[in-house]
Amino acid sequence: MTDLHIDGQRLWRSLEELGRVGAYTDERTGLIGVNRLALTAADGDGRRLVKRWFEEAGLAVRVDAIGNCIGRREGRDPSKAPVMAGSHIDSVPTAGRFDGCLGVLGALEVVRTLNDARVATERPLEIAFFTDEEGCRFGTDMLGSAVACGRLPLERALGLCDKDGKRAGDELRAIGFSGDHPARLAPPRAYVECHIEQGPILAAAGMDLGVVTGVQGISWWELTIAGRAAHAGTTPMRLRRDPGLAAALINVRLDEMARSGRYGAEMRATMGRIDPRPGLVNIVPSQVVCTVDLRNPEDADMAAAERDLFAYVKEIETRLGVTVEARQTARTPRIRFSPDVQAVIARQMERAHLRFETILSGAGHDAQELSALCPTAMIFVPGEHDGISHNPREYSTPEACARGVDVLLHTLLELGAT
Ligand code: HGY
Ligand code: MN
Ligand code: MN
Repeated sequence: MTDLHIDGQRLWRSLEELGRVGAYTDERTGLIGVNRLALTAADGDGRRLVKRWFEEAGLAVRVDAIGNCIGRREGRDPSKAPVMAGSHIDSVPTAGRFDGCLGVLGALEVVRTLNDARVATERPLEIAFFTDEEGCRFGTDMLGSAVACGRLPLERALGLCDKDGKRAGDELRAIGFSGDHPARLAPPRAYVECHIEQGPILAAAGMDLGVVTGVQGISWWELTIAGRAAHAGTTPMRLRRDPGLAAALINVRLDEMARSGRYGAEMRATMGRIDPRPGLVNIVPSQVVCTVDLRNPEDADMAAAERDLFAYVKEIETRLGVTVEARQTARTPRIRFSPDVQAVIARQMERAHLRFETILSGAGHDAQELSALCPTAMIFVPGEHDGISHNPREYSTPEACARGVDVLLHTLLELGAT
């Protein structure tokens, strides 16, 4: 079946059509971005479109209690555990068209290709989009796949609230994707996810694709820093208890920690959200809510960095007379993917005479949750513009996307053959 190939143009058309759902014009750059924040109306529109495509491809589609949507293509032996592929179609508010979508629409393109060629697989094939992989609305990432694979209890996930106090469970019902199928997934035979790299490494090395060895550790915190509101004009600096200053000093510390090398050369730290209240020009804030995103490939270094951060936070509390309440919102260790599945992927890349190298993922993915359930690995597709992502400039070429999905096709065929 080596001469079987996916239809790259059909894949590209699907990426473009889904990319129009939740599209917006970035007023600063004029670029067209995508905003399909998890469980919003736009996410619901995108879900309905892709679910219809699953049904039109002849799949038996189920929606589970956390809104994961899974399409099943029967195999010759329905009793065997399926081979699975998928990703997510929810996006950050300033996204491009590829993050997550390539893995879902790539898996759909595999099904469409097998249907056109009337190819039957020994094992069933299941393709999926998982709920709220991004995590930036309800505060913890891989929400749907974490419930499906047992890391997060369903009720806890449904009870999470966004910054306006809206509950994930209510929002899921509001978009019509609160399914009645149990959320816990029976272990597949294997799971393979095709995803854009979202970084500069593969393109800089002149690679066509990457074989992903695992995912680095992730630690998210929400800090609520309480000070005292005061008049900006009349309050001398020595009398202030300024949470805005505290947040700024903590941010500078994060940057210093990440650049220092004390926690390894790959340590990354980001303060993505800084919300002053009341947030007005002539009032020293009473409170600042800010977030911390730490990434590290080594769990010991991550733990040491967290100790450093919170020792510094204590120092700032004393120095500035503020209080800091820290709430951990996400924590996943360094994940190592299956060497066997990586070997299948590499074999398919060699067969296709592609240039590839192994790579550790800087970003979190649904695959890291599935790896707790079954042998799992990923295929990375390089991006243009240094692989920029979570930005409307995100772009991979039609050729690169087609190469990645063609390897996905042959990887799934090999894994699904016995
Ligand atoms: O944050 C991440 O790594 C992923 O994009 N959710
Ligand atoms: Mn993603
Ligand atoms: Mn993302």
